[in-house]
Amino acid sequence: MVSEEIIERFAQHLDTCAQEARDTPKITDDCPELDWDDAYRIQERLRARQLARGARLIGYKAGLTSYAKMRQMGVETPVFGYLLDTFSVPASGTCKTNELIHPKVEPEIVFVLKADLQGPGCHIGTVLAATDFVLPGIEVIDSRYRDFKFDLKSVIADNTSAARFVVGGKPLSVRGVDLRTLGIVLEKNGTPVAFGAGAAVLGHPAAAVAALANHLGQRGEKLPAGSLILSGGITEAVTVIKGDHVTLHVQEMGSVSLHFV
Ligand code: 0L1
Ligand code: MG
Repeated sequence: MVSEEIIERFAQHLDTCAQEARDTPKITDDCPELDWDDAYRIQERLRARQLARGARLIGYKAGLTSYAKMRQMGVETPVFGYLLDTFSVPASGTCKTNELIHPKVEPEIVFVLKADLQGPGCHIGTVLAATDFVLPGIEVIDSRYRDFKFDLKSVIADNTSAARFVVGGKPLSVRGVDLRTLGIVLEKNGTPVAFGAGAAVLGHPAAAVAALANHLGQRGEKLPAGSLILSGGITEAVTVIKGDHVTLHVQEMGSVSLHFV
């Protein structure tokens, strides 16, 4: 376990990199002894800095929850982060590339809760019972690490590359729908670039939300009613540049889009 001073120094460094859209080598190059708990402590300090500037915590995210993403990044464990109102882009809105380093997009199923979820012991059933509705979402990730080269501890400290997200389409009750077999198509500039189904995320997207609630439970936190939760990219992340239009179609849930300017 590293000192509070080191935790604060890394949180400040990652915060500055995000604010200035500037990349950095991964922080474990500087501090190889960093452990998992230290990484989440840095993430908490980063969140505290952003909240102190007036941002509002509106939800959470699970990352690296699909086998496609795990394979793409060469890892085997999901990671968890938080969502602020400042990350949110309106449906069909614009995302400014000059505020980002090297954005990529991920197609996700987004959960909105109607009841608190507190781990340990959460599972698919408890998540579905606590879910108000699900809807399509595009997460824009933007690792602060040079060329997206990181290890899991560094990426946890960097709030799991969270940068922007958009939700939209048609909210759907989870009653009577099988989230495992819902198909998705991600288009870039009108061309389909990634395809998948909900089961790509840990077998069932609600399993990712359960893992998140159990993770937060270990840290004395819960997922409060009203939280918005990104359950993780169903496919590999897709690189985007200025001028790109991205649209996600989700079976039975319509579409959501984003324009990079
Ligand atoms: O949301 C995600 O799956 C991203 C997790 C962090 C790893 C990455 O930057 O791809
Ligand atoms: Mg994601």
